[in-house]
Amino acid sequence: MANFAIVGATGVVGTKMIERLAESGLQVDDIYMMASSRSAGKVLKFRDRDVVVEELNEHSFDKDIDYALFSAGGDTSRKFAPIAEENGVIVIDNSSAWRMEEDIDLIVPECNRPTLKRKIIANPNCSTIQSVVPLKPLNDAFNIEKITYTTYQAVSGSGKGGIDDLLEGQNGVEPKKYPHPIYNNVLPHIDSFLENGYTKEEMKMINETKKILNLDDDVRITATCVRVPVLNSHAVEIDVTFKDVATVEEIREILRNAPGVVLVDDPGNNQYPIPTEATGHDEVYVGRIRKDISQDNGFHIWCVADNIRKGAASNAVQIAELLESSK
Ligand code: 2RA
Repeated sequence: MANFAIVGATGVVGTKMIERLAESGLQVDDIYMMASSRSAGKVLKFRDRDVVVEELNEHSFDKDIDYALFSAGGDTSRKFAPIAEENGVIVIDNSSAWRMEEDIDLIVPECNRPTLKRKIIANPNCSTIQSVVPLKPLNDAFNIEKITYTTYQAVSGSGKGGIDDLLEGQNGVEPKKYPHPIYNNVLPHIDSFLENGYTKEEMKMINETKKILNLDDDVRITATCVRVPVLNSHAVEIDVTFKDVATVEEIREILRNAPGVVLVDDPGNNQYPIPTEATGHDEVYVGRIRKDISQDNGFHIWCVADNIRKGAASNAVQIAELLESSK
């Protein structure tokens, strides 16, 4: 039995956290829904209960709460996660605010385990999560030398604003979330640009992959992140080279048996991972595995996952499941 709070309960990810927590086998005693004053008073369903959304404030965590799943943006997390932690709550935070802090665990249950040095646990970036799930067993087997990521990210990753820009863009409405129309377009721009020419999203993929997989400093990683006119589920093209010799068949065999991975790799029959089939599932779908003919010991791996489920809400709930099962 555990008591939960969902912070940012009315957002795209918060809504999915509630749904995914309800689907889980976790014994939830009390549940609190928290959001900004705009959403306070709304009534949300959890299993067979109606729960009134409370306005998040400094006293929200005075109650007996075991886990708070946060998805309310970095500023809210920076302010309220330490207050929750101070009150003995384990925070599982979906924002990027805490991810790279040294004493904060950055967890994907298929890849690593919390140390709980702090009671704040960070949920990684969505495109990072789906990439490290297949890369973890391959790194264990062959030692990664270099990764080049290219992403094709769905608009749901930008929340309701991104979804609205795509749907309304079909009717010629000007975009509000993105600097250009996303309908009938492709934008090589996710999050803000940094001085080195990369975007924050690209640097998240690079830095978070190193932290989660505990890669040596000599492992080289680069990324190009692209927004595409797809409603849900991100695709990532992973170009990887290994220090140890690998074959396509060995890679397929490892991924066929890897936790959280579904191998869909039969291009002759048009079978490969696609967003419409990944949506609604927690697994990472991988396919199009082939030798990179331009590099020694290099391979192409195409991976697709539901960015709102495995890339955010489900990963957060799976962390709570992991902690509960190790009690
Ligand atoms: C995106 N990675 O898709 C973000 C969401 N966390 O924009």
